[in-house]
Amino acid sequence: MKVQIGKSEMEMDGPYINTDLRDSSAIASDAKALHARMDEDGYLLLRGLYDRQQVLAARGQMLDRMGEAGLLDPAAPRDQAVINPNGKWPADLHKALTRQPAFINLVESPQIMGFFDRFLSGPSRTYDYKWLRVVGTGGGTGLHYDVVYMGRGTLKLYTAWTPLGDIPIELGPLALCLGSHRFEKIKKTYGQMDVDRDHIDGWFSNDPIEVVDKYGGKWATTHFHPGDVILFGMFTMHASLKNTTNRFRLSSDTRYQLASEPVDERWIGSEPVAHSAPTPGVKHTSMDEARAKWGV
Ligand SMILES: O=C(O)CCC(=O)C(=O)O
Repeated sequence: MKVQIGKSEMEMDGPYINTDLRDSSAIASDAKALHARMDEDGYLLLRGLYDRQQVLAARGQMLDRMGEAGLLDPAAPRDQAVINPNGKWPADLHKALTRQPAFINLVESPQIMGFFDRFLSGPSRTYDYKWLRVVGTGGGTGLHYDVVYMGRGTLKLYTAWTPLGDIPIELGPLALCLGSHRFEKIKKTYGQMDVDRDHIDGWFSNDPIEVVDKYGGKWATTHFHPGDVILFGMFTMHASLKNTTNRFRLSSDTRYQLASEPVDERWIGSEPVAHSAPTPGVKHTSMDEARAKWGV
């Protein structure tokens, strides 16, 4: 089976990508073992951490709103999230979906907050801003470290990528570059950037093959099921596969840290300021230019 990330097509289970993500559910209540695993692997895949029914309720509420807005094919069962090719997103719908009660109850549930309380050995908090991905045919995300988008608070901040439904390979799940949390030269250059302060592109590359050929590692993904979550730190390179179906891929990525540590203020409050718009007159640097300068 061929899959695509960014501009590169790759053979699944070939030299660049496979589905060998390690399931850490068996050690989910052992904080010490989880930290050792996170240090070693750069991520934690926890199958069935959330209540499956709660995930499906969050999905259902979103699909109801999307259906009402005419974004779904009315001839297909709602739960399949088949795209209406003539659908137009109402201006505020995406934000409204991120505030749906069933979704908030999920990503702030005792399952995930309790997990982080134990993992971080103290009361945890989550960022108010919730990143929701509703990805259509051909969509996908380029290669990046999260630190360039949310690195103004503690660097002990974790992303939880949550499938909101069943996400087989063809629907375009998350993929991680295994070993990328140890790409020291990239961490010391690209990993020191802040997209708003430095007026720079966020994606390190659109070419997963180039990264493996130059730095090693290997891309890995999996078929995600409702209830699963994958956690990773600010310096694990990730992207998502191209959605090759006629259905929307629904997932969220939300952030967690110790409540006592500094936060990135851009993502806090009832109306988080989020990213700043480009400043007129300030030069924007492309990632190609920056990488040439850094020699990475
Ligand atoms: O879901 C995606 O396409 C991208 C997710 C992502 O970049 C993240 O979880 O930080």
